[in-house]
Amino acid sequence: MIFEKIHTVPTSEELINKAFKRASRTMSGKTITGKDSRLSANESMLLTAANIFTDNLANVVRRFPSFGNLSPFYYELTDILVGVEELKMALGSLDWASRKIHEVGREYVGKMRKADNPDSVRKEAFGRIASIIKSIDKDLIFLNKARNILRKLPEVGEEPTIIVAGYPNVGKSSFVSKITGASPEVAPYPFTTKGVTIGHFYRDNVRYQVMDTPGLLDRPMSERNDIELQAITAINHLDAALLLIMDPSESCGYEIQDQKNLLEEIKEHFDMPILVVSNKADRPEFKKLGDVEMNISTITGEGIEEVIEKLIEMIPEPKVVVEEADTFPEPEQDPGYQ
Ligand SMILES: Nc1nc2c(ncn2[C@@H]2O[C@H](COP(=O)(O)OP(=O)(O)OP(=O)(O)O)[C@@H](O)[C@H]2O)c(=O)[nH]1
Ligand SMILES: [Mg+2]
Repeated sequence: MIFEKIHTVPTSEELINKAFKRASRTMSGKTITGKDSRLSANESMLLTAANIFTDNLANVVRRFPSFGNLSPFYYELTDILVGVEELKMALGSLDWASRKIHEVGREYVGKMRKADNPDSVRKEAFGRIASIIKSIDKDLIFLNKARNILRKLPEVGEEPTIIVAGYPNVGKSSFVSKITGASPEVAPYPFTTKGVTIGHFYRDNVRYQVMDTPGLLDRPMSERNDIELQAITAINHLDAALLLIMDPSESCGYEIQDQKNLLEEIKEHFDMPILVVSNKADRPEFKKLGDVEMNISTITGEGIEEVIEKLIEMIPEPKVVVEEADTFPEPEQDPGYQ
């Protein structure tokens, strides 16, 4: 999965416990070695704690995807599900906290050297660091929620893609299995309860991706909520052609007129070439429809190869994606530490 490497994001309390526990172990003297041996126990404790915070925060930031490099499809999905601006703000706060803690560590090590009572200077430094960390608590919680949502997104590649649409039972899954060989894997997809099926096939050494999103592209648009409509927008970012499968035998349980209405709506919402085919050509009730280009049967295999060839011709050339570097906005003000 694309967001798999984002680990659980710790809470501020977990971070504080971890850092201060590690720091107090330093106090026992065991970890003071080598170049650090010139440091006093107090200095060493403070620097150890500060390093643990900055390392942990930097790791969280690094493991989130770089939004500039994210494909437009994932960018859009991330925006729908958690909000790209909100993510950038939260990561920006972590970045800020990390730098601030580093500064506090250095500043107070300086103070300790001059202080009569270095213990109390260390305590003051720990207090400041703890309040910096507490001030980003909501950011850490938000990032952990975002992580839990994003890691469930299916692996959708950037290869040329065929999107399969059509009313339930028209034969979408049968078509996908037929052209991708073995039964393709169903991955969870936050927009439909039935998940998404992503299969692959090769032609002339090119890998193609076939995507079936049951529950998303199989009913009138008016029945969709905003999030589902946005998920459709995200699909528009793929280099894809859409295959709309009709079942003129009506054995799927939906009338031809309803199926034609769906086609009209799909044409309105999809910014990609669309191929309309009639499936179940083997059935006795099958009839040829006027505006349908090809007739197929996933059972006899009739027309399948021609449909694949036609779709491959229709898939547009990859869109050029310009990579941009990430910049994190600064929080508007120091979130209130003393
Ligand atoms: N006679 C005939 N039956 C077919 C054909 N293709 C699919 N079917 C049957 O139609 C039924 C539905 O097929 P599916 O492939 O599950 O349809 P679907 O569009 O994926 O359905 P949902 O996932 O519910 O949206 C199954 O019983 C299939 O065996 C065909 O070409 N001819
Ligand atoms: Mg299906």
